[in-house]
Amino acid sequence: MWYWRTGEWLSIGNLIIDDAMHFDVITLFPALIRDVSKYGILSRALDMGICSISCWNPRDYCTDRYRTIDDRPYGGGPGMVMMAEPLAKAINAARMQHENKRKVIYLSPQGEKVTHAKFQDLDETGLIFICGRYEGIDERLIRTEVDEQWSIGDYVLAGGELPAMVIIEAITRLQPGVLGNDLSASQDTFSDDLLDCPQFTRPEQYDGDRVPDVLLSGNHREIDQWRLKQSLGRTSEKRPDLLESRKLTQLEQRLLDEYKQENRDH
Ligand code: 9D3
Repeated sequence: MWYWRTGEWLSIGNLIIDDAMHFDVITLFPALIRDVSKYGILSRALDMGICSISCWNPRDYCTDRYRTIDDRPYGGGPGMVMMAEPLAKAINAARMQHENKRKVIYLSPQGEKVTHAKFQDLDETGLIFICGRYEGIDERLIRTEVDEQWSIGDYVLAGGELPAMVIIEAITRLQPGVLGNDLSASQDTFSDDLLDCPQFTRPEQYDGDRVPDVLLSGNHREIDQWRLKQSLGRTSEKRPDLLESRKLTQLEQRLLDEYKQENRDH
């Protein structure tokens, strides 16, 4: 379900479902948010009314005739800084839509790095995301309006819109009813701190490489064990850091030892 509150927006429906997850995005590029939402799981969740997104463009809250949203940084230096006032007005328009009960998150490289676990533990019915552009936003806006700052990782992007969509997609696919199969979300990598096992589909032989026999056996106990063993093995090879913070059961330890034995020469 889409709400184009400001600017060139287009509206489908005009009620906010009580138990839906609602995201408000403060952005100079609402079309970027809209277009990324047209695909896959996110698009389906929006259609089903399980989540909704509204965009608020600070450009629409300017008061000068040039609709200025940025200015040069005090103290000099390259680039521009987003001005506090248009942003504050856009944030408050979003806040008022939700009786001022929403957490305001500024997406920024200075933020806390988000994780799957954080999204699973999230206890909110919605969030307001501020997407910065240029060199960032006026620090005083952070002091007055922002509850938390989130980053999606240690690399430099051009703005907060893609991080917002990364986070919205990650949270949305955890909402009940979004994945046709409710098992999928609980079987995720990171929900049990293990990487995925290898996947195969037809044909049985591709480029001289055969699907492992166990997967063709129909023995589901053996298949589950094989998959768990592969997950443990791959995690220990590629992401040993994930295993350090996770206790292995006796079975898991045995499977991991077997994996290492079997893959010793590779
Ligand atoms: C760290 C570089 N900054 C000092 C020169 C300038 C700057 C670069 C890019 C300031 C902001 C940005 C835009 N980035 C985001 O808005 C952003 C982001 C990111 O770049 N990486 C990871 N997570 C995020 S969340 C928002």
